[in-house]
Amino acid sequence: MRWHHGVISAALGVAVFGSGVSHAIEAQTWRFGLEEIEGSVQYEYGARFAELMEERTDGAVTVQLFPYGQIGGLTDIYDAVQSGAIQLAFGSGFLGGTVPESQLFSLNFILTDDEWTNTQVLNSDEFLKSEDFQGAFRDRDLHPLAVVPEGWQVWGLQEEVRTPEDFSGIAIRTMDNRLLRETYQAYGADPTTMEYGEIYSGLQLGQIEGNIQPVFAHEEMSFYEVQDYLVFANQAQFIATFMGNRDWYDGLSDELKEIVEDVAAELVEYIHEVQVELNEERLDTIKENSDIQIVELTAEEREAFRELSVPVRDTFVDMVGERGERLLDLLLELVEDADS
Ligand code: 6CS
Repeated sequence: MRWHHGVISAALGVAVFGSGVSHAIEAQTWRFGLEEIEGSVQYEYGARFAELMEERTDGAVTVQLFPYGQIGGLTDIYDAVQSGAIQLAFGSGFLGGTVPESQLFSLNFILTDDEWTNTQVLNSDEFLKSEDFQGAFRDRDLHPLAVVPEGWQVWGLQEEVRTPEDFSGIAIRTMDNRLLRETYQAYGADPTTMEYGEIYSGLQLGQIEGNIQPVFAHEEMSFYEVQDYLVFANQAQFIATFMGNRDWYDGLSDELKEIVEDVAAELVEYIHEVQVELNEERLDTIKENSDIQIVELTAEEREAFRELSVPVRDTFVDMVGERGERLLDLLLELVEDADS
């Protein structure tokens, strides 16, 4: 099912904002690279961002979306935004090779069980605007604008997995970062990396037996058609960073910077509501169109995975160094405060 962003906006009762008209802004087009196809959370974000930017600049700024596949593979998108060939992009699991600290978002069991709380913590000034988070991106020619959780990461599998023993030997595809490979190795699985666009055929051909995605992506990319189980362990959310090219951002007028930052801040709640609705709706579609088994792990079953995930935090610190360690400590502290 493909959603139109206008339908979502209307359904959620999102306010139509008046335009903060400026006559001084030069006409310009910003290219925005998405890691996902039309109808995804990233696409909905991009479409609304484009609408608001156009409104707020009285039509001076046009944002052109490049859904997944149009620029190349995932790392081609990051190369394009680093070089300034495109101005804006999303970066998630594969971004670990470009911004190692971003693998923080691949750690399991570090956030609360409440998605909205996590979204707020990740977009708080204390975290998002911290010198360490900004520096991690800016040192790589990028500028982070928002953190976008897109839903719980759900295991699509051919067999039921409720314990780490059940995972033994299962060839599961992870996004390309060492933290994810270490995590799934700790769970007893056999992790392997594969480009997003190759997962469906990888599953069909038996090169991989499982794959980890938010529900909407299991549906949108048709992965559920070639899997027998969807297992909810609520071990992590899928998290992407919305970012710009650093020099491009630095070169914007103060007025445009403020508009961009305001729009990104407004979209935090908007995209949270969209992702929740999109994931719920897509789960219904999956249930209607298949006899896939839906499994929700109990608190006790989750605990066995949580315990195995904790030592991987040390791997993160060893790999990423002091800045990564400070960011992990900061996030854990903010999560603890928010949870209490
Ligand atoms: O698994 C992946 O590679 C991709 N999954 C999603 C839901 N978004 C982008 C990411 O690259």
